[in-house]
Amino acid sequence: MERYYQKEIECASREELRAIQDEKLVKQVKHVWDNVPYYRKKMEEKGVTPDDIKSVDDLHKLPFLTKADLREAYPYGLMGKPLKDCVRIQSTSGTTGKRVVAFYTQHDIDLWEECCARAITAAGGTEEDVCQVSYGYGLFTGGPGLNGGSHKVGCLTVPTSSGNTDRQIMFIMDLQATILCCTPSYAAYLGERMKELGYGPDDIPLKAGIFGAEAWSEEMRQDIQKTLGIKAYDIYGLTELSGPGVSFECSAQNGMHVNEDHFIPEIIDPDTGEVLPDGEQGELVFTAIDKEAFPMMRYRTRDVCTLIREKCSCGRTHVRMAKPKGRTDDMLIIRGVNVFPSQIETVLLKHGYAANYQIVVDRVNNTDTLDVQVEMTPEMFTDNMGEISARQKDLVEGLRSMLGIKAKVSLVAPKSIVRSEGKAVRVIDRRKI
Ligand code: DLL
Repeated sequence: MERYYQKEIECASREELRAIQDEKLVKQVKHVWDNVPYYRKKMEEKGVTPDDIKSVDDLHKLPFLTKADLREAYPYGLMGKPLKDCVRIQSTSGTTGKRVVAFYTQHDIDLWEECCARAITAAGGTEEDVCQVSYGYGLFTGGPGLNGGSHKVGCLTVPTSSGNTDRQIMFIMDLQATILCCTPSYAAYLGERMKELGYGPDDIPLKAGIFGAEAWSEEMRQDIQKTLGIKAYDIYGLTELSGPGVSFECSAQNGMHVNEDHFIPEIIDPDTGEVLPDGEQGELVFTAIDKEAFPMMRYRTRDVCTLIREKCSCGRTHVRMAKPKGRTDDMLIIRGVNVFPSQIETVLLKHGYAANYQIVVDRVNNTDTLDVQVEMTPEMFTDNMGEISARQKDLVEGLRSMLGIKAKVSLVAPKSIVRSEGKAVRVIDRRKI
């Protein structure tokens, strides 16, 4: 039986939903015009005033916000409320430049936690569940977001945060945790470690996992589900928009429902900024229509994805987004060919490897090189060079047919690639270093 946290809104008719969006958008544009001089200036430069925005049909008239704007306006330049009304900040890790600092009023926190509660409920969570939150707590939004959602659902919340893997496993087993929230790469690592400790899927009390914060393939989902004996649900979000829960998967496990009563998605051509027709792949853009303190208008996420408008079997009416393929800034251009790390992951897992790999890109004699280093699983580990070279050849072929270019494949010993407790670092691009 499908469960909903807020059935009325999650299953509202498209007409009802549209009326809510129209009303909230018009109000939000006025709020931003009145309170965020940085964005008002952008609107003035584009010759748009709040009077031009009468419904969602007018959304395309508004200017975009980009990461560059966030950097320029750092830290207080995009706030929609005075500091005295704000109760929290969260922040990104800042690995690709200056940190993003997002602000929240209590209303914004409630809205965010409700979105996470919808995700937990869609994964089958109720007040009977023990929900272990192994996303990092602190400035990262993963821990605090799912923690808040878990409270709202009424689960017994186990706030382990990330790291200390054996202690995580002790809590899962001792407290009989039923729901696990962490990054997919950490879930894979927890599964690997549990197997080493002798736990099979039937010994593990978990029934569901809510995994996100990084791109992961369908093949990786199958692997995690098998090892942990669970159903693995995808969850998406970003700090700029609140954190996890902007969209989440339901029992159909086929795309993530965007919480459209709070966030309006668009897909644009990243080069021209034009809105693309339904079903086409492009850059995902979001407008948050009822956030107070950090009101993002047409924020360019750089995530590459498509929207799915077909009816979903779960009964929810909110549009779905496909698994993001990667980020426009993660996309590698190798000898002129666009390569997403997730495509490489798909090939590796299809060939029986686990998601323990690293992609090293370099430039030798003015030519790009792509070296895919992947761990052999303990079962396939051997020192028989003939066998290893046959496996390598097989992978080179698989990668060539997926990517259209030749890669070098290095098979390395089990456990030689560092495991991640949060977002995994898959790519080392020496051309940029
Ligand atoms: O990663 C929020 C989050 C926490 C989402 C926990 C899900 C679970 P940031 O650190 O700001 O926020 O990173 C946001 O991570 O633009 C995507 O590129 C990527 N991302 C997040 N979720 C997914 C996902 C959090 N399910 C950036 N699939 C986003 C693919 C994802 N990429």
